Amino acid sequence: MAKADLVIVANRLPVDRVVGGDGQPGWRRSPGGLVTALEPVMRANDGAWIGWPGGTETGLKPFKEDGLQLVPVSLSEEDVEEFYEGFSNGTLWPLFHDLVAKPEFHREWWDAYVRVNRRFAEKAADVATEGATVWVQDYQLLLVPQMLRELRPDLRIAIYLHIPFPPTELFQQLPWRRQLLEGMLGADLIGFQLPGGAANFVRLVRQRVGHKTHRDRVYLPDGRIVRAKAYPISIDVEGFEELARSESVQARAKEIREALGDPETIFLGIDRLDYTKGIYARLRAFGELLSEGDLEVGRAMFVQVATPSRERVEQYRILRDDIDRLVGRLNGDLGQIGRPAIVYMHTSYPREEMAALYLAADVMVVTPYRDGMNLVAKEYVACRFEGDGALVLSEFAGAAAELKQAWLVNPYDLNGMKAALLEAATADPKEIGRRMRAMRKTVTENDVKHWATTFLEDLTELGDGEALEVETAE
Ligand code: GDG
Repeated sequence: MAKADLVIVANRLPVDRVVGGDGQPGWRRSPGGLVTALEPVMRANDGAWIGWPGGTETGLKPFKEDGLQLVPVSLSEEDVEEFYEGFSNGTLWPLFHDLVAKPEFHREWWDAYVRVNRRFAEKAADVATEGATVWVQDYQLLLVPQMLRELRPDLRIAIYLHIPFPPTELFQQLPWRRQLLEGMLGADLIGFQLPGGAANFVRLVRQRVGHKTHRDRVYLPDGRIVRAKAYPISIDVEGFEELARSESVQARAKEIREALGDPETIFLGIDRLDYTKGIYARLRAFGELLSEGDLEVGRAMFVQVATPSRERVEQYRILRDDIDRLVGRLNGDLGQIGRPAIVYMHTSYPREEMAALYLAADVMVVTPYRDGMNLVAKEYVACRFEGDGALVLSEFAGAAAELKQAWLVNPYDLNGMKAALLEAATADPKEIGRRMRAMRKTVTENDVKHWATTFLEDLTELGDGEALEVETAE
């Protein structure tokens, strides 16, 4: 296996297993924002990407796909249940999202988390060249930095948390709180979406582990200094705008509006079907606006795309049923022939269709109870190259810190949300344009390339400078 100077370690590989026309299994790129961001630096540094390919296939060898070196880590059925669905998505996910759902604490899940994290760390230790840079991603792999440092003290190690880092009061519930903090402290640089998350982390380390801290620095007894800083993630702005400007996407956007019966106002929600995203509350708010006569069926319509997600986890099944029932009830009570109140799709679409939906919408509604960033909000802004379109955005999405000109709402406040939906739908086009142009400026100046380069530049500048320079590709 070829070794690499830059190693990305993420829960998932950026490919999905597919069966080709000839019946042979192959791979298809799953074009997430993270791959787009990291691809140029990966290519410039002979990068490798370590991750789970999905499924429970074993014996997969490292392979090259479209010039990227991909290194699969296998998970057994038990690992998937206990590490992925269990500790990652049944314990950490709800705990880190302000207990929107109740986290479960099971010792077997923790054991699996340790076991699988070790597998990822060992793989990274195999793949990295002497002095290489290893960048670990997200909440599924919080123990990897420390495990890897023990195996390979020569490496420069970083971790980035894509979800919020919770307030100390919540984090302290975790029976394994100290181990997780120490796991993360194996990194030289720990990246968070927002300064608040970084501050929560530093405070906890001081209180719980007893290390000295100063601002964004943690001083370890062995003399090492760890930095905890915010790097708000973004999207491939140019890519989305280009897509939105293409004739086919514009034609498709028109077609979507026509197919919906050319309503005056199309509200749009696009989310993974997740209880953190506030889908239920926003549909209820819309339903009340219709039933109270503030909006009219046919003239206003809500299009909600909910991408299937974590379908074997109990809380996700319950949510799906709840939303099915609400949509059914609202359409049953309020819809008319050919004019439903809500058009609901439980499916995922190609990027082109997403861009067409963004263009077809008048009001984008993003109302999570808690969200690390929320890329959908930024994608909507990137697609609105004509400077129109309104955004209703939860204060509790990381994106609210940058997209200040959105109609900001508290998703727990149903009346407040109703008022904001109505205001955004009836706002003066000048006002909408003023807000959108300001948001477009922010998003354009802070795209995902900027995110990846600043993170990697900071990482290279840290410490003694002996580690290999990471070239940031143009
Ligand atoms: C986590 C954090 C943070 C969705 N449906 C389809 C589709 N998507 C794409 C969207 C967007 C992405 O998935 C979702 O990103 P979000 O940021 O909205 O949310 P999470 O999945 O929860 O992501 C979040 C993010 O990590 C990055 O750090 O912002 O806070 O929770 O890009 O466009 N893409 C396609 N078809 C779909 O049906 N092609």
